[in-house]
Amino acid sequence: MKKTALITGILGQDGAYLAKLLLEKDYQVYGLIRRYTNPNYSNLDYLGVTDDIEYVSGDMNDEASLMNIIKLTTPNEVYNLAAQSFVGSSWDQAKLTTEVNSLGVLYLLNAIRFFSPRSKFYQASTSEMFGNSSSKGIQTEETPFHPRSPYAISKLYAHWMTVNFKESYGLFCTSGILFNHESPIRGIEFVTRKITDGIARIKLGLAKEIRLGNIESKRDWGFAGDYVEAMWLMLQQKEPDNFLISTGINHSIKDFLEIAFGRVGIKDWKKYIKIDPRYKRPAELFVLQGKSDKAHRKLGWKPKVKFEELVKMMVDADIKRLG
Ligand code: NAP
Ligand code: F7E
Repeated sequence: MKKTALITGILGQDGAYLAKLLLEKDYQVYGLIRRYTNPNYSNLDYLGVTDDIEYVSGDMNDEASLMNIIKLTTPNEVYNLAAQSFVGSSWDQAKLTTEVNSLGVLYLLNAIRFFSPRSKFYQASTSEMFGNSSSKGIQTEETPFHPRSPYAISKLYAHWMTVNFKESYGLFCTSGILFNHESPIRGIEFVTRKITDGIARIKLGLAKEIRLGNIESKRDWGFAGDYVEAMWLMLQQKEPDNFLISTGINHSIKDFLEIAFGRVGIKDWKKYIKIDPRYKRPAELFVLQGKSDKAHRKLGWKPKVKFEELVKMMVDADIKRLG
């Protein structure tokens, strides 16, 4: 019998990489998608897995649809990747962000509790929950949380609800605290992809500049393909636990710009960048850098793709796509 997994957020970056990984491991993959007149399968198409997934229709805001899906599929594993995941928009759409990212998770956990209590559950938690709180600038599983955006607050609710369902009902609930991870199918509004897409446009004569906000921020950027392996490993453990997943190295947006522009032979990248206050946030996270020793030790997980390789991969993919 094939193992079965339900992925929410399957049309997003991580959903697509995780679906590919699970299909390679011979899982039957169910993908929850919202109702659209024209759904966008481009990420799954990019990885060549669109036709191998069984789609189920539902919405994180619709409790009954989640109950129905869990009852019908009773999957061995549930990966909850669905979210309003863009921090910048979460100030403008705080209620929606909370409904999807917080209450949606409560609905899904209840559906599992009532209709499939043996399903193992993965919650997509985030380094954003730490805010600027860290000891010596490096975060671990023990670092206190201090969320600084409606997105981070909504995720912290879901994080603790996941812990609470484990402690209250004995369900196999895990939470992966993942740091930023990127790829050629990263959403276009996130800073890395905005830059690589912008560079491809500049190189091809389709644009003259890239408008950015705070380019002093530092992030611990890894490759999404590596990070979905950690998600899967978390659900293969005997006991549920939470893990921090990161590369352990941070870089500034300026570093990213230098390497990315360098890839297309442009050294004086500053002349293509315009600082635009519209892209600055009401509250910023200045530095994120995670220590994932626990994941190395207990899961045997380590990131494979290095920062430079990731940046070049993204630039090359955007040049190819637009060219
Ligand atoms: P993403 O590309 O933005 O994908 C999110 C997915 O959630 C989209 O496919 C979206 O569906 C779906 N979704 C949104 N609202 C929904 C709703 N009401 N009902 C059902 N589905 C809904 O995000 P990602 O980068 O793959 O990240 C995956 C998860 O990890 C997210 O929960 C994110 O918050 C979390 N996370 C990401 C990172 C990172 O660096 N990437 C780091 C830490 C945590 P549509 O396609 O229909 O819009
Ligand atoms: O911003 C700065 C911005 O939007 C990174 C999500 O996956 O990772 C992601 O959240 C930094 C911030 O990612 C622009 O102010 C400057 O300091 O790429 P981002 P994020 O906010 O770190 C975490 C772990 C998640 O959980 C989230 O779901 O870049 N920045 N100028 C800009 N950011 C954007 N988007 N656009 C700019 O023009």
